[in-house]
Amino acid sequence: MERSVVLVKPDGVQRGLIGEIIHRFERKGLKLIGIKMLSLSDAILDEWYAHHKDKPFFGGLKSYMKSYPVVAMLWEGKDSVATIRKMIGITKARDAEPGTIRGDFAMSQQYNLVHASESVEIAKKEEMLIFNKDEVFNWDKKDLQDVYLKDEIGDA
Ligand code: 3AN
Repeated sequence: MERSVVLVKPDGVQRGLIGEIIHRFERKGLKLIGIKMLSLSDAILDEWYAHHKDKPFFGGLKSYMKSYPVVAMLWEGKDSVATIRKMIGITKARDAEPGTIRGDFAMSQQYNLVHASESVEIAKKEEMLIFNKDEVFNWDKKDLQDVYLKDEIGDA
């Protein structure tokens, strides 16, 4: 099934929202297959935000992402990339829909608590940047047949 990388960013860690953010994805029915706290390096951030490297906010974005540790998670589920993007809300948090993580807990365009992979391809790249093979767990989640129809679990 599809995988998506989520980061609780430094502002989310500072504001004590790690548990809240995990809780939302757990309750949704997604499966957590990797989680760790780490400090992001320049090398990772240069790859991670390569598409922003010419933006005026790039320097500030990097310093912010390095300011405190982040909590990285790997979530698995049917169409999880699009589902999780919906659940986090749009970048400018004060305009994000209520009910989304950013819409419920944040106000800023930069301090928007959470990152989630933008596409399946980017998710694969982000997974490689953060997780070693032995940090990803292919465990048997017993309630999958209550979360999905059989047919939905069958295809990727
Ligand atoms: P998203 O995280 O919603 O996919 P991106 O990929 O456009 O947003 O931006 C990555 C991160 O860069 C955002 N989460 C935010 O922290 C920061 N960012 C984006 N746009 C701005 C901006 N105009 N000013 C400051 N920071 C920004």
